Amino acid sequence: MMKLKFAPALAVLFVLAACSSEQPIAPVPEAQKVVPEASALPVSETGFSQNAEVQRFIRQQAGLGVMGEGQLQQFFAQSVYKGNIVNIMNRPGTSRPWYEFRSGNAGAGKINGGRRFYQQYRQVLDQVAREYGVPAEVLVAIVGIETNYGSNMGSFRLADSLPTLAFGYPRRGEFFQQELHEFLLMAKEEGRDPFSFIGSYAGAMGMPQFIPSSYRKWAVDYDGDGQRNIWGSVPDVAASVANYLKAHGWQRGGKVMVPVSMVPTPELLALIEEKTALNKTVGELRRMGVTPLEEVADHEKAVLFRLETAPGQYDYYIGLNNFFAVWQYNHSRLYVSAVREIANGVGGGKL
Ligand SMILES: [Ca+2]
Repeated sequence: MMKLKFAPALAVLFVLAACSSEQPIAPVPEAQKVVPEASALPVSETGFSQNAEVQRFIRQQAGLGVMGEGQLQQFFAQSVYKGNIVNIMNRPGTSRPWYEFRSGNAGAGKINGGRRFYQQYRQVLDQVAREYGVPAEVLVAIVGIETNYGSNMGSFRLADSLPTLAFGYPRRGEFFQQELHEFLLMAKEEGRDPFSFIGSYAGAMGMPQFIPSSYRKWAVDYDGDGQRNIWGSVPDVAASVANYLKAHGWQRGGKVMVPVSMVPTPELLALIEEKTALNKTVGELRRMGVTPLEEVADHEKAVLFRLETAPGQYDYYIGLNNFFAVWQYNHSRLYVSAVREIANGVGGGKL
């Protein structure tokens, strides 16, 4: 603390020493005292406070009433640029086949962990499931795939990771600036120090890995202690995930996906390659040669896809409404299939 107290005095001495002793020192205009000199160089070189884009962001956020300009300057002065996060983001993505993705994300260990988690929190999970209409095993599966039931929630301060991505990763700068905006509002609304929030390198928080915009919209204080604690309260976590899925169209009692038999014609393979959306009805798919292997109504909307079960071997499926609801959580067919695999392993059902 003493060190901090003396630092400004030392800085003044340094400024005095750096100036020519013959010239009187001009008073520093108020604006320059508050706003550090801004540079167009990247934040990796300037740090946040000296970066022109950051200063623009500060003025904009202050104008929106998110925080006072002084508070924002202080926030960025304390925020630490994390070059390793940018390195992680720049790693080339690998698209793994289902048989690898499944063993990594929905194997026996994950399913057994899910059974234990369900056992431990059964009462509240069942209560949330009844209330929101989303099966408990789906809530368990999402927490399992996201953070291995809360054991791997990330260790980055969001106050470092989000500014790093917002201003040091131009490819998605706009997205992360928006999330940073949401994050600052969230810290204010929750009455918490922004530097107290911990999450993944990409700004996802807590057991369900909500990004700030999702937290603000969908997180729920289910245990009623006045805080939406998605880091430590399983009731809050369960209700937050259920709330998210319900809001994204989950229908009580509906299936996730149904296996089909089909001959992979060029027409059907082209359909599989389309962007994930419920773009056909089951009836339309039947007329194209797709035969569901379980009962499903013709009017239901569906997306046709396949999973590679061994090199060059595929199982074909239609994803239904609830497939698409889980896909909203993470835009990956493999992810949704893994959630369903864990859920079926935990719940013994056929989702
Ligand atoms: Ca709570």
